[in-house]
Amino acid sequence: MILRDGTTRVEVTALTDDIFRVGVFPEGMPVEYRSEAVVFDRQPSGDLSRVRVQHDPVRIAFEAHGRVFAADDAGVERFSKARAEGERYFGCGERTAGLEKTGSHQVFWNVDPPEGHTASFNNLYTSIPFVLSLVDGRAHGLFLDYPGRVEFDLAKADPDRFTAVGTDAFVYYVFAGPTPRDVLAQYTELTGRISLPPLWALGNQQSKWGYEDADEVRAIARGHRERGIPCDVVYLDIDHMDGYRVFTFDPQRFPDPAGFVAELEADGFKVVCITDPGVKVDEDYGVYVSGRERDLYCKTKRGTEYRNVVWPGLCAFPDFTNPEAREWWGDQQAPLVEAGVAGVWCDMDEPALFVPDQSTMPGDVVHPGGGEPRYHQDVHNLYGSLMARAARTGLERLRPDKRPFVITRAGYAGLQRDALQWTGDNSSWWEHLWMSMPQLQNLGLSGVSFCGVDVGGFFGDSNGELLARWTEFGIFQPFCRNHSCKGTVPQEPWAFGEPWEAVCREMLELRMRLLPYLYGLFDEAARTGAPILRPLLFEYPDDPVTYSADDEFLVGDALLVAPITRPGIEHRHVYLPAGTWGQWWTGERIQGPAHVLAHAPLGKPAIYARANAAIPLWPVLQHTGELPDELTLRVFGGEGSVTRSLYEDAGDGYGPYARRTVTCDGRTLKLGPCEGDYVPSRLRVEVVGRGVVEVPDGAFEITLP
Ligand code: MIG
Repeated sequence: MILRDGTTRVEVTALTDDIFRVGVFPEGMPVEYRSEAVVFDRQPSGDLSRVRVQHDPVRIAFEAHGRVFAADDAGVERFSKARAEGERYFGCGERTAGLEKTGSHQVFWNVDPPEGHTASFNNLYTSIPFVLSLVDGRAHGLFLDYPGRVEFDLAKADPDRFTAVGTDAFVYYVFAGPTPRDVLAQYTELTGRISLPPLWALGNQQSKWGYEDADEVRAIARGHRERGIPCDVVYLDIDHMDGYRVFTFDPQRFPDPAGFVAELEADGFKVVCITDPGVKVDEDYGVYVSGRERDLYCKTKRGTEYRNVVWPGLCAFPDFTNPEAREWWGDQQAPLVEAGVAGVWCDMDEPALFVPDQSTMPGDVVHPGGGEPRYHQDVHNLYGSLMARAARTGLERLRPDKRPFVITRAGYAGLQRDALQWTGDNSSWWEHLWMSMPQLQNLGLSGVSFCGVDVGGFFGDSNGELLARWTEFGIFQPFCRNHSCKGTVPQEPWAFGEPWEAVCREMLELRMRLLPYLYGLFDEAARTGAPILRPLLFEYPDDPVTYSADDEFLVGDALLVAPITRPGIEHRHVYLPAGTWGQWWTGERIQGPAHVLAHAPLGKPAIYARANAAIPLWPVLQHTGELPDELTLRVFGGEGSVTRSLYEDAGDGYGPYARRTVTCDGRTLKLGPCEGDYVPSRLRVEVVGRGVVEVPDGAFEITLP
C-alpha cells in the first residue's frame, strides 16, 4: 500500500499476517529497504486487512488479536506512536537498568563505555532498536531499522507517547504478537535466530587477559583437571599475537600453536582466540598488505586509508560493509583454523579506538562498501555485526563440517545469527553481579538468546565470596565464562581457596549435569527465537508482578533462579508465579503465586523447578567430550500436565538429531515419537522424593513411583 502525506511517501507492506513493514520517505530521499539486519526472504503475504489508515494527516495503526496497537498519534512523517492505556515497554537490547523501559529515553549508538559502567548508563556495546510492549498481558513489538544513532522516547517526555528521532527517512516493523513468545518468533523470523552452537560451547570456559604464554594456559587447563573442576574451553587474549598483529602467534610465547592446541584437545579442551578489527599498518605484514592491495579498508573523506591507533599501534580498519572485505577477512582466519583453534572472539568492534581515548570512528569516515559507499555515521552500529558475520561465514568455509563459534562485543539487531554476545568489561562488584540479571534478560527479550557476562567480573579484584556467588549465577548464563582483566588478582575457580573453590566446583558440576536441559533450550532458541535465560514475564505476561521481577529469572520454561547478589547474606525474597514449584535442594513444594523468603546458603542457590516438567540431566562430566549415553529425567511431581521437548545430537557438525516430547502429569510419563535419526539416549526417571525408574527400550508410557 502506497500513501502520500504532503510530499512524503509512505509504504505499508504485510510480510506475514503478523509482521508489517512501514517505510516513510520524505521527498528527495530514496525508497530504500536494504538492511544488513533483515533476513526475511519469503514472498510477502500482502494481506493488509489488519492495517488501519486515517487520512489528513495520514496515520497508521494495526488491529489484530482483538486490539489496536502501534497507532500513530501524529502525522506519519514523524515517528510518534500513541501509548495505549496501560502499555508497558521492554526490550531495547543490552541495557543495565531494570527490565521495564516505560518512562525512559533510550539511545542506540555503540560505545566502549568508561570503566565501571553502572545501571545509570544507557547505550553500551550493542544497539537493538526493538521494543516489546505489553498491554493487559498481550504483547506486540516494534523494530526501527536504522544502524546509525537513533533515540527512543518511551513515554518519558510525554507519558502518552513513544517517539523516535535520528533519521528523516525511516523503516520500521511491527509484530502483532499476541504473546511475548509470538513477538520474539516474529522478530527473529525477520532478523534471524541463533544457529545451534557446538555442545562444547555450553561447557564451562576459562579466560584471562594476562595469561602470558602457552605454559601458563597449559597450567590453567591442567589446574581444572587436577582439581576436578569441569571446563571445556580456554582462551587466548591479545597477548598470544605477534605484536598484536591479528591472526598471528607470538613465536616466543606460542612457538608451536598446533602442538599446543592438540595437546589441550587431547585433554578435552577447545581453544578460542581473540581477534581485533585494527590491522597493523606494516609493510612486512601480509594481512595488512593484502587488504590494502585489494582496497578493503575504510577511507577518509579525501579517499586516503583511514588510520587510528589501537593495540598494535597505527592501524587500518576493514570495511566490513563490503562483502568482498568480509570474505577476505574470513579467509585470513586460516592460520587460526589450521592451528586447530575452535572459535573466534571478536573484540573492540564498536570499533573502539585509542585516539582520542575510547573513541570511535568519526562520522565522516567512508565505508566504500564495494561500490556502495556509506558514511560511518549511517552504519556505525553495524560494524561489530558485520565483523562477526565475516568471522562466522569464514569459519563455515574453512571448516564446513563443524559448527561455527563466534563471540562479539559490539553489534546491531540481528547479531544473534552471527555470534553470541558477551557484555564486555564489567567490574568485580556486587552491583555488577546484580546488574547482570536485567542485562541478560533484556538481551534475551531482544533476540540475543546466546549471551553472557564475564563471571567473577572483569575490572578490579574479585574475591572468594563474590566469585562463588557469581558462579552460582554464571552457571545459568547461556554463555558461562570466567574472564578478568590484566593486573587483577587471579580468579580461576580455585584462586581464593576454600570454601569458595568447593562451591565453584559444585556449581560447575551442576552446569554439566544441566547441559542436556540447556541444549534443548538452545534448540528451541534456534528454532523460535525464545530466550534461554528469560524474564518471568516471557512465560507469565498476564501476571503484572513479573514485570518488575528483574532480580530473578527463568532458565527455559522449567527452572526459576533467584541469585544472592550481596555479601554476607543467605536469605532473599523470591516471587514464584502461578503453579507448583519444587525447591531444587530440599524438594519442598510451594504453590504459586507466592512471595517467599528463600534460604540460600553458599553452594545452595535458590533454584525452583516447575512441577511435572521433566528436566534432563547428565551425570557430572569434566567436559563435553565425555558424552554419556544415558539421561536422567528429574521430575518434581505435582498437579497439572507439562509437555517439554528433549533434544539430542552428536554435539557438533550437521548430522542427525533426535527430538522427542516428554509429557508428565505426576503419575505417568509419556514419550512422543522420536523425530530425526540420531539414536536417542536411554532414559531413567527420578521422581524427587519418590524414587527412580528405568524406562525400558521402546516404552512410550510409564507409571511413576
Ligand atoms: O582494550 O583484549 O572487553 O575482554 O580482555 C581492552 C583485551 C581490550 C577488551 C575486552 C576484554 C579483553 C581486552 N579487551
